[in-house]
Amino acid sequence: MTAQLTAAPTFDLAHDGLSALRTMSMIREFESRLPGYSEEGLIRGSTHPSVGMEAVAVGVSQNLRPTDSVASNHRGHAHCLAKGADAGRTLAEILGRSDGYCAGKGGSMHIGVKELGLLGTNGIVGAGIGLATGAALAAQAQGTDNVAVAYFGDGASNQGVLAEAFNLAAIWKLPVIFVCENNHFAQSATLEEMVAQTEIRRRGEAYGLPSFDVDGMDVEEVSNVTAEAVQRARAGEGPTFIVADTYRYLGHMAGDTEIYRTPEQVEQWKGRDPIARLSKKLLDAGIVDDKALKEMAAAAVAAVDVAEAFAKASPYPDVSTAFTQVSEDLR
Ligand SMILES: Cc1ncc(C[n+]2csc(CCOP(=O)(O)OP(=O)(O)O)c2C)c(N)n1
Ligand SMILES: [Mg+2]
Repeated sequence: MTAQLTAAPTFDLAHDGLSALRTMSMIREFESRLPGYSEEGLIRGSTHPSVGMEAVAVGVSQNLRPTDSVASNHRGHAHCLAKGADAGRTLAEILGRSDGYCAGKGGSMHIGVKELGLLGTNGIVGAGIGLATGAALAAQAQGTDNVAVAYFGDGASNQGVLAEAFNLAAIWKLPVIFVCENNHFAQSATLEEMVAQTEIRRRGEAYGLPSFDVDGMDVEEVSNVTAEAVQRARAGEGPTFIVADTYRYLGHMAGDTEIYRTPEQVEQWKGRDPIARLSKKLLDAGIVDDKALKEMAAAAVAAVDVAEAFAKASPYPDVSTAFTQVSEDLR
């Protein structure tokens, strides 16, 4: 059984709801443009959009400080943007331009921003689980109350590192929050094809972690559960496992033929859309009207227009820098 919240919910619809809607709308616009950039030949290599999954990154990040660490995965732009990364510099990195966070040398799957606690998006499935656990150990050893978050997918939850990280985090009471974005697929494999026990939450329970199932299409629910997990972690009470039920509307990456799912299934999930649901909640509560919603949607488009212009205007890294800014001198 999913654990129950012990503290009162912290999400304030008027304040947190509005800010979540702004951020989710911007991320939706940002991510929706990526397949177009791939078609234009502006993105070298693969990139993985998270359209539909915005509520997870935003609900989690609302509870984090810049000094908290985040270890992301291959589908990680939303994790970065929600934690405060600038959309222009993030896109510049994805397009391989010199104004990107890693000087254009990392690309979509290597976006790290030290001052924001972003340990990096990561192309090695499951790797962030160990990195966040290490960051949590460092935070504990240094006597801070910083926490670390690992985002990973349902597919990544089958990597062996999960077992080791869960066990160490539990016995050492590390301030780490493990966030599994269960979007029901690992590339083309369904969760049911990958595991006999599809209740991923149970893996956390087996290692003694308070473990929650949350509706990953509901930013309020994600935020409230994360708030409690962060509070426990800052108080030295150890790790938490959160499994967010979610869905990606677009293919695994550009060019995915999506033969493993039906258009009807995608439409069904769009009926739970996190942006539409939050908009309705805000309308019903009288916090916004239709005009305000339209203005917010337009602001998201304008923000990404600015980011796109910035990124496209940024030059590619000069060939003379090929062997600089690669590792040591970035620290
Ligand atoms: C260690 C490793 N194994 C396999 C891959 C190839 N691969 C890239 S993404 C992916 C699927 C990951 O699924 P999941 O963790 O559920 O994340 P999602 O793509 O659904 O967000 C796989 C198998 C990889 N990048 N790294
Ligand atoms: Mg998945």
